[in-house]
Amino acid sequence: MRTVKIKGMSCQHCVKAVTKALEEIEGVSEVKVDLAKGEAFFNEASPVDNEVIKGKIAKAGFEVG
Ligand SMILES: [Cu+2]
Repeated sequence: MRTVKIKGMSCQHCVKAVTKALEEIEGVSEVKVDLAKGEAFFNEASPVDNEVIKGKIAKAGFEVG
């Protein structure tokens, strides 16, 4: 399971948006987002490029880091 730090989440709507953004990436499954920690967790069928994750998260209005 991979862990990614997400900046800018403040409520359950943010959690949903981040979850959806990550689920859209091919090979990503079982996305869980911890709002309090500002972290997302997910399984990946094969390693997903960090830039792909950053791009998807940015498109949803958040920042990886
Ligand atoms: Cu929100």
